[in-house]
Amino acid sequence: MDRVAELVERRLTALLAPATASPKESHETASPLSEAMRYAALGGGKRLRPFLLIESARLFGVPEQTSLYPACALECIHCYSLVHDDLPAMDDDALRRGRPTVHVAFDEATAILAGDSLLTLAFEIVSGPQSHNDPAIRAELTYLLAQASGWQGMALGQALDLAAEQRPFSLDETRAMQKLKTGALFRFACEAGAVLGCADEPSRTALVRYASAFGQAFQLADDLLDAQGDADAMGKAASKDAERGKATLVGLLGIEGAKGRLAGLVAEAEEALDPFGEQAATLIEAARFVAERRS
Ligand code: GRG
Repeated sequence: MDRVAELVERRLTALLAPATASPKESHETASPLSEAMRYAALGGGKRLRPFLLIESARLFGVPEQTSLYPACALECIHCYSLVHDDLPAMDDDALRRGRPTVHVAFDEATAILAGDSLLTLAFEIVSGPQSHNDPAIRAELTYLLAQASGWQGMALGQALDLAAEQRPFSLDETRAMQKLKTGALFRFACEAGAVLGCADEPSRTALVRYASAFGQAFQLADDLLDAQGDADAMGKAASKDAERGKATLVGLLGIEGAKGRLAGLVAEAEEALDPFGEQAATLIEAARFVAERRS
């Protein structure tokens, strides 16, 4: 994971407008926009989604230099979602990745625009000629990324999450919300690996099953960290969910119930990868890692 994170960091650094560009070179006047984009996207984060995409593609023999562009596009979407999620109108957080959030370090308007620009940069990256030499693959990845991010994917999940602050959500409603809010990008990561690898239908289905269990396990671990939380280890505020009356499975199942479900989800993720045998060892490790993570 550290190695992939390093690769992603280097490529994203090259893809984002250089901070040192003079106003003339960057076509900026006195705007901190590109600086805020770099602040949001560089120098932090586990790069978990790019890792899943690159490792899923690797199952089909796709070299990481081929999967790196779509992986960076996905990370741009993730970074945009964090910037907007932290805004006062949403979760109103002052700390992210152990640093002040973008609207605190810059200002609210710049944070909104930096988020918007990371979102559009993602589509520039995934649809551009450097992303893949087969235009059909570029088109399919672009389509899937739009579906995963937008009104029927992550953005809908976020809207449901905000709605859950107004009225109690049932277990099923909470699961459906989380499947979209956090699950949609994990699903894209694994499905994109299958698309890049020109995988057959059963392999693609197996990866989608893995992504679903992985995403739920990730969210449950996040909720447990928040509930039991250590803000220093997480690099963001703890105990926020209960304070805001958020719908979480920890709230609905209790800490012990959530831990039991977490173990079941890791087992489900492992089982989904049975068809790939030994080749899937890294993805299996990743599922165990997210369940046990402390930050
Ligand atoms: C604003 C449209 C829109 C969506 C926001 C994903 C999301 C939706 C909000 C993030 C809120 C949150 C803290 C959710 C819990 C799970 C999560 C996505 C945690 C952050 O992801 P990590 O742990 O972060 O992969 P790093 O910093 O490692 O990249």
